[in-house]
Order: sequence, then structure tokens, then C-alpha cells
Amino acid sequence: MDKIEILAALERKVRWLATWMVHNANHLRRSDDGLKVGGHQASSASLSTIMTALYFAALRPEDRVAVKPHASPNFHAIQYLLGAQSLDKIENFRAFGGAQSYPSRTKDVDDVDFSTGSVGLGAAQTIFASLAQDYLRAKGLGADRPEGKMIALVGDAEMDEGNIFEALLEGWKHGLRNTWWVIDYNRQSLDAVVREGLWERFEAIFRSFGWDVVILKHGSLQQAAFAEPGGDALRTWIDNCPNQLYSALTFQGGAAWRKRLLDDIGDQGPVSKLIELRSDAELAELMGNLGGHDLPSLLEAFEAARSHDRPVCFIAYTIKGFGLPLAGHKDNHAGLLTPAQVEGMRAQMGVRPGREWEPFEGLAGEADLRRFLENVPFRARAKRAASATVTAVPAKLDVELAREMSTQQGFGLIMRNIAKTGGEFADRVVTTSPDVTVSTNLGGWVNARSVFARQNLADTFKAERIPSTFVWDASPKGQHVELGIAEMNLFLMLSAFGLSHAIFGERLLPVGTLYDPFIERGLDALNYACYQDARFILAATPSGVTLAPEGGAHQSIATPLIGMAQDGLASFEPAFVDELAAIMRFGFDYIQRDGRAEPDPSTWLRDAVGGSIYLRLSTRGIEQPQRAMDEGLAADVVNGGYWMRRPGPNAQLVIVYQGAVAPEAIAATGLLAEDRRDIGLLAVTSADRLHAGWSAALRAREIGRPNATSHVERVLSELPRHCQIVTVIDGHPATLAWIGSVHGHRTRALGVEHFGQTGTIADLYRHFGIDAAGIIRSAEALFPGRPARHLSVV
Ligand SMILES: Cc1ncc(C[n+]2csc(CCOP(=O)(O)OP(=O)(O)O)c2C)c(N)n1
Ligand SMILES: [Mg+2]
Repeated sequence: MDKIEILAALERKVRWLATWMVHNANHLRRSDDGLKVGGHQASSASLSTIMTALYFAALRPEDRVAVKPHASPNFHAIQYLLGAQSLDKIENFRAFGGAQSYPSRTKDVDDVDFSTGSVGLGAAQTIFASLAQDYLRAKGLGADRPEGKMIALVGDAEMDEGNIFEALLEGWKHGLRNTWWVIDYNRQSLDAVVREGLWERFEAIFRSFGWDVVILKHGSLQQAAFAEPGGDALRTWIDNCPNQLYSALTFQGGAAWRKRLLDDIGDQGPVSKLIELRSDAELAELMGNLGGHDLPSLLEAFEAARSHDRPVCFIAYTIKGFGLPLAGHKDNHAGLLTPAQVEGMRAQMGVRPGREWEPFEGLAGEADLRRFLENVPFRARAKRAASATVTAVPAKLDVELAREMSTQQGFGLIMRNIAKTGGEFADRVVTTSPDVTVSTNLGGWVNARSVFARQNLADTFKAERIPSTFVWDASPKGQHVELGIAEMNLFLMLSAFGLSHAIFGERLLPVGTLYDPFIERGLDALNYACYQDARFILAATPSGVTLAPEGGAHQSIATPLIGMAQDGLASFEPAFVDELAAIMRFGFDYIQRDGRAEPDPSTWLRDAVGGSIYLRLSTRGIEQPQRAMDEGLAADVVNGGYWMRRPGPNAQLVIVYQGAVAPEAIAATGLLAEDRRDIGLLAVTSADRLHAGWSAALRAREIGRPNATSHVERVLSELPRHCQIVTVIDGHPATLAWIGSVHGHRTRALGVEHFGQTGTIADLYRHFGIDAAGIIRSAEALFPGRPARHLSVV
């Protein structure tokens, strides 16, 4: 068998296995509960040829692929044939513990490079992965590994996602290399058939961003037919055929093709012979032989693109549902083959009942196929997944404390000091920001470590000796990647750089900054970054209403809840800079952990596993406490909270605060203490971690570990029964409202619930009732009849 014959056999096998996988999941395994999940048989089949050409021939082990989410069945089938996926997993496709419906780095076992599912993100991630590869090369890191291609298999309707265009523009700015996007141009989306002539838009877009564009429209069968007498007429007919009609005729098959072609061009001389020479089946094969289903064309195109490093967009014409009875039908996205149709396909594929999963069932030349599979270049390296050693983090991060300062200021100083201290740790840090580098206080770091670019770019202002606080020299040595404003790109960048250890085998410690409210702009990309276990520190500032007069429109309310709810992200909101230094020290270590250990018995947090870090910071300057940050306090800060003022044995009231409202909480506590001597003040640095530990400990006790206790349970354990709690945050009050449930204390939760009011911080805190007077008012409402004596003071 020659290579093309072998690949053709493998393509049929991939198509069969993918179809059977979905059929098994829907009709056989789940027959008892009647649950039918979307088909994806059509979406998979559309890419079966392209993925066969890639995985079994064109890919090299160093290449990385973002697979179109709905082609997941193909992916698992291919990995199964390559010996990297188990039968058990694909038999349980989409079931608990089985292969995932969309390829997942963290949930699948078969060598997924990028998790996809939310369309648009996988494609864009390849651009930033490519940038990460260039960044490492520029630093001489990982130079012993060959450069890989970062490849995305992209649906044509997926191209509607705006984040794709943001990423293309960013890629262009950074001189993108080694990136291939293969657009699965099946001219169908989920609902319908796409607009005519979309490929021309795609071509123009990619060319304008500096990409090569390769259009794979006609396969080799079609090209041969075009060379026959009458071939020109056929070609013209195909090129002018509307997408809807092509799809409909594909669905109807050979006889319909014949009728339509003869009706339309049958009177045009030799072309009728060209048509008549072919049987219905041959005619259907010819008309379905689009570039994306033609192995020789695909291999040639991929090989040609391997010879240079320019980014390439392949627009590959395909048929959604290729080779399946639902091919081309506009409703086929969630369509499933009926059991009868699967039986028809089984017969066509020569698969005997009970042998559906056997790799070589129904294929001739098993020995050739086996040999071929053993020598597939993609599998040449046994383990494609990489890992990197942990970069040691200094025992303490230095920061000069002023009497009054903000956490954003502290962040800038800590970063600048890391830059100055130097060493391996500082060298592995890479920062990035979507055009808010200066306004989030990264300027000091950038001045010390400079901006990254593959070529040297001088800062003209500096060269012209024009005084400026910031130096924007760029060079391959630079450690700051400056991005355009698109926040989606920030999170994609953190995702790609935050997977450097796992993808390129080199540790990077990415730190990204943005304005807190704009987390919401990039939230899906943040979610996917965490989902694929990328590791980074996110510093979001300013936050809450603390930007005050400047920014009614820049306020963030929901972000503390996002921080709590986002899996894989430990969120912190320190009030003071010494707390921030302790948290960042922990954070740089935490983002490098990948243990699978038991939860920490003192907090019930999964700290050995690690994750990413979110710091919600503020521009509000507040008076700093004069204290030593000893180990005990630092541990409490990292665990999520500590007593700023320990409650007495008869405490009737405890005030709990998180973040920049510390001065208000402290003032209210002081005033209330006149009458309520046992009052306590709890400083919360991470509602997220307190809550996570608490629910983990609850679960542990419920399943028979009676001694499991979390940090917050311990901290609040001394409160007498009758004690009541007022919580306060410059953010949504629900962030801390749960705290009363820990031991059953009545709680009033204060915070911000409305967006966009401008004013000074004092105006706004008063307006939302989170100033000292507001806290006291709420405390008094809990104890009617005992007004605080000094209320008039505030
Ligand atoms: C962000 C996001 N929005 C919506 C969806 C739901 N969805 C899944 S596939 C799809 C259409 C995809 O069409 P296309 O990219 O052309 O792929 P094809 O199905 O043709 O293979 C949609 C809307 C999704 N997965 N992600
Ligand atoms: Mg499509």
C-alpha cells in the first residue's frame, strides 16, 4: 500500500470510530436514560481528512494543535489509533470519567495541547503560544527543542468570534511566526449555511494581517476532471454554485448531482460525456472531492508551509458530515445517524458486530497499517507533554512601607524590587498588560527589565533626550510584553505563557495587570486559561469604587464574586501592603505547584495542587499598620484572614471587612468599642480561600472525617452564640455574607450594589453605606435601642 492508500484507510477508520463513539454515547450506552446529546458527527466528519493528514503525516512532535471543539471524536479516535487513548475512555465518551466532548488538557488523558469548547479561544491561543515560543527562544531557553508550528483547526462560523480578530491584530504587531490556521470551510454553522463568498473576506483579512493564504478548493479528482474535455464547464459550474445548493445536492447524492448538472450544463457539449462516464457513486465522490477531503492536496500544502516560518491560513473546502448520510444537510449540526444509518455505514466499512472498536477491522493490509502507525512522525517522541522545575522564590519579597500607601503602589514597588534584586527568579518573571502598564504601576518593573520584541527598537523619546518617567526600549531581552487594549488577548497571553512549562518545558512566571472591571471583558478567556491549568498572577487595579471621581464607569462590583467562583484561581484582596507582599510571595510559589496531594489539614485548601492568583488591588492610599509581618501573621494572611482586633469572650458584635474599606471598618470598630468592649474586627484577605476551605471541611466531615476544620471555622470558633456580624466590602456584599453561616451568627452584609455613581471616595462610601457611619448604623440596627455615643463624630 502506498502512503495515500494507507492514509485513506485511516481516514475511513477515523470517520467510523468518531461516528461510532457518538452513536455509542447516544443510542447504546445511554439508551436507559433517554438522554440525547448533540451529535457532532457531522462536525467531526468535516475534518476527518484534514486531521488524518495532519496527525498521521504532517505533524511533528513539537507542533501543538487547538482542535475545533466539535471534532473531539476525531481527536480521540486518532489518539486511540496511535495508542495514546484507551478503549475504556472512548467507550465512555462524554460519560463521567470518559473522553471529553471537547478536547480538554486537564480532563482528558490523550495528549491534548489546548482545551477548546468556547469557539474562537483555541484559535487565538495558538497565536499567543507562538509568541511564547518566540519569547523563550529570544532568551535562549529551550533552544535544544525544535521550533514547532502552533496549529488551529478552525470552524468557518467560528471566525465570527470577535476575539479572533483582536488576536490577529496583536499577532501582526509581534511579527507572528510558525502559526497555521486551517479553516474548515464547510460553509455551515450550527443553525444554517454561511454567507456566499465568505472565503474572499477571509482571504483579504488574513493577507492584510501579513499571513500567507492557501486555498484548498478542488481536490485532485476534481482537478483531473477539469483537465478532461468539458472540464472547464464543470469547474465554472462548481465555482458559481451557491453554498446552499452545493450542500443540498451533497445531501441528496449522485442521482441528484447528475440531474442538476445535466439540467444546468448538460447541453454544453463534452461536459455531458464527462458526467455520463461516471456512475452515481463516482459522481458523488467527484463532487465531494473538495480540497479539504483530498489527501494529496493536503499533504502537499502542509509540506510547503513547513519550509518557512510565515503564518499560514489554509482555507480548506470541506463537507459537513463528509461520508455520512447527513452530509451537507443544513440541520446536521446536532444530527445523529439513526441506528439503521449506522448499520449501513457498518456494512460499507466492513465492520462486524462486536468488533466496532477494533482498529484494523474492515481494513486491508493490517501489517502495512501497523508499521505505518508505529512510524508516524508525530509520535516520534514518546511523551509530548513537557514539565519544568520549580524556580525558587525568595523567602520574603521586599517592599518599602510608607505611612500611607495603596496596594497598587505596593504592587509596583514589589515588582520593581524583584527586577532590581535579579537572579533566576526575576529572570523567569514575564509581565504583560493591555495598554495599562503605566496606570497599573508596572512602570518601575518595565524601566528595569524593558519591553520584549524580537528585534531591538529604541525609545525615540529617550534617544532624543526628552525627559520621561518611562523607558520603552524594546529588545529580545525585554521581560514585558506590551499588548493592545483587548483584554481577551491579555487572558489568552496569560494562558499561553502560563502553560510554558507544560508545553515548552520552560518555566515562566507570568504577571498580568488590568483594570479590575475589565476582567469581565475577558472573562471567558480567563475561564479557559484556568480550565487548562495555565499558571499566572493577575493584578487587577483599580477596583471597586476607589477610582472615585475619575471613574464612575470604571467601577467593579461583581469581581470579588468572580474571584470566588472561578475554579483554578485563588483570589485575594489585601488592604495593606505588608499583606500584599506576603500574598505575592506565596503566589509565585503557588503558581508553580502541581502536586496531587490531599488538602492541607489545617485549612482544607488544595494548596499542594496550586493554581493561578488574582489580586484585587486599589489606588486608595490608606494608613499602613506599624507591625512586624511574622510567620504566623503571614500564614493567616495567606489563609484568608486574621483578627485585627480579637473579640472578647462576651463579644456582641464583630465587624468583618475585606480590602480598601479597612479604615472605615477600623474607625467604626473604634467608635463602637466605647460601648461594646468585646467587639472584634476581622481582616479578611481572601473571602475566596476562607469559603473554599470551609466548604471542603464541611464535605470532609460529611464523609466521615470528624476532625476536619477550616481556617474560618477556627478563627470564628470563640464567638459567643449571641454575637452578631457586620461585613463590609467595596464590592458585592454577597462576598462576605455567608460568613455568619459558619457557626450560625446573624449577619448584615454591606457593600456596593449599583454601578456608575461618580464622587469622591467619601461621597461614594457614604452613598452606599460602607463608611464608618454606615457600618455603625447597621450594627445598631442589629441591637435596637443602644445608639453608639460617638456617631456624630463620623
Ligand atoms: C463561544 C461559543 N458560542 C457558541 C457555541 C455553540 N456552538 C457550537 S458549534 C457552533 C457553530 C460552529 O460552526 P463552525 O465553526 O462552522 O463549525 P462546524 O460545526 O461547521 O464544524 C456554535 C454556535 C460555542 N461552542 N462557543
Ligand atoms: Mg462550519
